[in-house]
Amino acid sequence: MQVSRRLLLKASAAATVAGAVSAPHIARATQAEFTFKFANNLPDSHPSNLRAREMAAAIKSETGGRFDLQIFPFNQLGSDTDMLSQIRSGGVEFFTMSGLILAILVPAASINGIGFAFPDYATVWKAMDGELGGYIRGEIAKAGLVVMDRIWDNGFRQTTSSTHPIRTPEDFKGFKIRVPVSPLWTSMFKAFDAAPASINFNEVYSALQTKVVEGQENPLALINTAKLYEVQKFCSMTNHMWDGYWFLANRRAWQSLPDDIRDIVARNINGAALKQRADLETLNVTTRDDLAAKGMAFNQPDTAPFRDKLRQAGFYTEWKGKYGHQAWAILESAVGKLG
Ligand code: X2X
Repeated sequence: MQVSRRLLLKASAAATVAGAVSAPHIARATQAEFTFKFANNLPDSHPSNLRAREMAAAIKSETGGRFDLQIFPFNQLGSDTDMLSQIRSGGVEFFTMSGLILAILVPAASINGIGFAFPDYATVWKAMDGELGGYIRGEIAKAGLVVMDRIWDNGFRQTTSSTHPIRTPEDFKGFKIRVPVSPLWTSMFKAFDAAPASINFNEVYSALQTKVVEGQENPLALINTAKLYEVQKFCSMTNHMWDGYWFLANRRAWQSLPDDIRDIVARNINGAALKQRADLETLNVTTRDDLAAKGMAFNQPDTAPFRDKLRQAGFYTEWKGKYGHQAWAILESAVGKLG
């Protein structure tokens, strides 16, 4: 078995060299035994895609060319909503999705996005690599998807606007803000008396440009790499929620892999997550100067009145009811008492 595989590999390597002249595409296609598509919503220059390309190269070399990971960044294969159905059907094999959006399918997956729950990254990783993350992954598995152990970072989210900075909760009143397609986001901005509009990320730039909405909220690294500074003037450091990407796999596709390949792929994906986290943690700080140089006006609001506003609106009580006591207790054991 091993010998014949080695012979086969040799044969296909020879075919590649010979074929490189006449038919490079066919030659390349015959190299890998497994070709998986990885779709995501992030720009090509975002650290997630830089680390993903590095990881794809490592997987290819460690599997001796048997596994080929093809990356489709920036919604090339459709909106988040489209890609969620593709990962379920097997149209794509891998997809990174914000847990807060995945909540459409797995309600528990938005729990880490509860407003002002996390004070800092140290608390985030302890929780997401610990009991809270384990609980969420269990719920994702119950929904029939495979999820890798390490969540990738998106970041602490900040609020941008073309009309006015957000200094106090009152500034959110009537504010036309784009939010991802997810009940938690809509609920939170309604609690602020804003006017949230659910829009997939691939339509955000044009929604801002045409002033369908005044503002949006995202981590600094993404505001920069998606060039949202071109259509937004103010950036308020509201730090209102932490958001991360679960690395999801289609179950049938994942189970079709031999154990040795599956181990190499999982190890590399989880390893890349740790590097991507480090990249973003730095970038979400240093990007502020970069964006200021590109013309964005920054302000740092006191977040205590925002939290009070959510509390008064009954936001925490409502979501505690939705997630249930067990999940809420796990969250509070990581971040302290909420609400
Ligand atoms: O849609 C967004 O704003 C994004 C890219 O941050 C998410 O995937 C949640």
